[in-house]
Amino acid sequence: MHQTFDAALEMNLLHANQAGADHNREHFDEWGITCLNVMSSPGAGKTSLLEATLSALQSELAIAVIEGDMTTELDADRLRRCGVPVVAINTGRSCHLDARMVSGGIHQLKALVDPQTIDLVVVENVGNLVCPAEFEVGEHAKVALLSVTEGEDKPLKYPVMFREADCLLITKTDLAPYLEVDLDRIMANVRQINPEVAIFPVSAKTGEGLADWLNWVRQATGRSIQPATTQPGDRGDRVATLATV
Ligand SMILES: Nc1nc2c(ncn2[C@@H]2O[C@H](COP(=O)(O)OP(=O)(O)OP(=O)(O)O)[C@@H](O)[C@H]2O)c(=O)[nH]1
Ligand SMILES: [Mg+2]
Ligand SMILES: [Zn+2]
Ligand SMILES: [Zn+2]
Repeated sequence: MHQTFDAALEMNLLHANQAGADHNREHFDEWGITCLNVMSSPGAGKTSLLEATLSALQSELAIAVIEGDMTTELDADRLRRCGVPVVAINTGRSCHLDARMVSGGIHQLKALVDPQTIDLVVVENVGNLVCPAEFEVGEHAKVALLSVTEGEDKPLKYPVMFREADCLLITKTDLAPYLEVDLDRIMANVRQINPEVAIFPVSAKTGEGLADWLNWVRQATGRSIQPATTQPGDRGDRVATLATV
């Protein structure tokens, strides 16, 4: 009985969250913004990846960040130093962002910048390998990170995030030579859970593998072919392209 009650409660919660996520998504689509939800366990390298991504793509894309952390603005401050608009959301006791919190973030972002001028909003979720993947925030795609130090078995033990991901980065590959870790086994375990996901081994420290990830981001924003000739008014096409990423 207890289990049935909990399941019903969770369904209601996720259902209500989905309505909020749909609302956020309408805002993003209306403004021609592509939104990526970046998720991983604590310390897998989300902020480091975003620092590298912002410095590489800032000249061709207008990027803003919604930064989710339980208590501090440490990550928000790191990304502000990259020179982009950043909204910090403190989730308090919640170990994930939900659609309502991101809605608050979107409305704060509007106070910082005209959303019509933004191409890409990156949401850095709270470090947690489990529930962020269950709470849609209105994103067009989910990006999951798994660092080489976490163990090859994690996709099998924590399948939800890996099943939901549209793109999976295996991070900190510069450390692989110092560990007993088999990258091929990590990839095989990820494929077992999600055969379709795009997988990119990367090191934010050395830059290894980042080019393929950056191209995936360009593609996600509908700017994969010739970024320099993309029409500024071409919003609808961009969203349509993303659906196929
Ligand atoms: N060697 C190495 N270290 C890295 C790399 N990327 C991140 N790190 C280190 O890993 C630690 C955590 O990195 P963050 O980018 O803060 O990770 P995060 O996922 O944003 O962490 P939370 O937001 O707290 O969940 C830091 O000490 C980084 O310097 C990498 O590619 N190689
Ligand atoms: Mg971080
Ligand atoms: Zn609204
Ligand atoms: Zn949670």
